[in-house]
Amino acid sequence: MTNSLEAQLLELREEGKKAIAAADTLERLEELRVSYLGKKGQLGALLRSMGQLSAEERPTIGAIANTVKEALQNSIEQQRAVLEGAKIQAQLEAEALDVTMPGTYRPQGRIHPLNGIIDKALDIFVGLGYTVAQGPEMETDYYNFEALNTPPDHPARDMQDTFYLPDGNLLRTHTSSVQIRYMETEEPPIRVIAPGRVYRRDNVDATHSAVFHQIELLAIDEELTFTDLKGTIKVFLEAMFGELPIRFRASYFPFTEPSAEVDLQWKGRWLEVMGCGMVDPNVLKAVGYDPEVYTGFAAGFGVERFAMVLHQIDDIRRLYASDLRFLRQF
Ligand code: 2U9
Repeated sequence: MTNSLEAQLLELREEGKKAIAAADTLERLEELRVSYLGKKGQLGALLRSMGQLSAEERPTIGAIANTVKEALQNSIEQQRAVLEGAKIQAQLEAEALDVTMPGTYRPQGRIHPLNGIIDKALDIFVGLGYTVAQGPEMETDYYNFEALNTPPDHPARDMQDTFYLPDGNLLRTHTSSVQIRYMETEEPPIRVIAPGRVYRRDNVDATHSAVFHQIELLAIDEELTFTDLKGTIKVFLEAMFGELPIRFRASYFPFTEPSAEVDLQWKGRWLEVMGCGMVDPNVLKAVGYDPEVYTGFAAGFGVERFAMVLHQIDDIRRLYASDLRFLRQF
């Protein structure tokens, strides 16, 4: 009896160890653990038959049964470690990245010459403490003309010069309307710059486009003078074009008084590059600022004109044609 039970236990151990070592998945391993060591497993069945043993035999066989149990548990743990390691290894291999593989080539884009001018001008004015403002391209007569001291009989208001929409609104002819809206919601001191598209009913040729880009600046404060305007424009034009001679010529705009045009000496010739002036008191009144307390200066320039001068572009239409042979030069 002793021998036969001992032999059965040892046989179970050998057979179990072999089966466990051959298990190729964690699921299979768990099946084997249940089959050998589970409550209704094979080792349990043998132990239950120990009841037939004599009192002397029982401790010996019990000790052997314990070593069999430990041996099978050890085999299972070992095999589990092997299978888990293999599983992680397989996952690592499946997810492996070859970081030395060459990347996908993507052709690099460039900044459009108009955006290049806008970016540079905004950088300069932001550096001087200005805030960038935007507004609608479709405007009312009030924001485009009336608030800007432009009387009903002014030529700019003519059907020939402005795009009117059927509902009586219009396409803004300058970004000054943005600054009126800005002044309505903010209080002085004001330093604001308004870049954007504007529309004029011009016949298109080498120097005219019905849609172009403008940048306008506006400063309102106590005690601002024409000298502040000149200094600001000088700093800006030097940053944009380099240290070149500039001059101010008297001019007229409805929204500034006095007004001036700014010329730049470029390649030996005087070029008109900007308009400017002290904000007309009527414009300050229109937004509810007291012209006895506040003064201000304003200036504006065309982005296309700056781009054409700086890059020696002979026809404004090249800036809108999206011809890559042209655009790749910048
Ligand atoms: C407010 C008050 C006054 C903006 C100004 C000019 C002079 C000017 C032109 C240059 C070439 C437009 O692109 S262009 O055709 N601009 O000459 N612009 S003063 O004056 C303002 C703006 C806003 C409230």
